[in-house]
Amino acid sequence: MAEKIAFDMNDNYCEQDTMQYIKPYMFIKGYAMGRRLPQTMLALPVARKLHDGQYRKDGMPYFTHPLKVCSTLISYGIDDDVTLAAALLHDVLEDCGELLPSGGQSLVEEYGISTEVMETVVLLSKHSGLNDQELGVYFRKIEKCPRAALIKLADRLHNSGSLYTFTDEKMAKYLRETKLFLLPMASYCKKYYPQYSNAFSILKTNITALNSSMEAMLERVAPVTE
Ligand SMILES: [Mn+2]
Repeated sequence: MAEKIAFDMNDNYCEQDTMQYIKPYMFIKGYAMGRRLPQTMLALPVARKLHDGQYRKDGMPYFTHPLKVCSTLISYGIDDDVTLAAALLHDVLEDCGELLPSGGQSLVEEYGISTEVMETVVLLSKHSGLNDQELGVYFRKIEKCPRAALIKLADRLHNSGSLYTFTDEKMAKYLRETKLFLLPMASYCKKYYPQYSNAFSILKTNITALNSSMEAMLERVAPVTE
């Protein structure tokens, strides 16, 4: 493990980018050390390395996003190592494919990520351009796995908070998908996973609130029909 995390702070990263995420990074690292969460400790430098040089639409380093998803879950009381590590890595298969030639297996073989974490990340990864039926299948698989569902909802919460960077059309599509799939999934999980019902409740409430404000914003262009 020591060897695997040796690149933690040693690699040559852009200082300006690092300054944008050093605080949440150190917060999660401190928490993972305190709670003895080895996969989360490992996932931090791995996700940082894999997302290096990628940026969000708002110009922030991409890595700020998985950090936010992970720290949100921590703030909602989630302290499970697999969930937090998978939160940090949830986008690497979709966005860093060229660095992971054997897909999820690369995470296990090259970086020492556990099979359980890798499988959660695989479950969350999807191809773009799925139709409603395919999306239904994707979300049903996720709701059977409370860890993946927590990550998917925390991901949606953060993305919903930056929907203003989307075009109106993309925003409307995203809101529709949230209503059709994400909010029902949150209700299902709240009911069937009582140990996480608090986290699922907060996620659902916050996503719903953000959704309504975005809908209000879209109404300036055209009435929302659904
Ligand atoms: Mn994401």
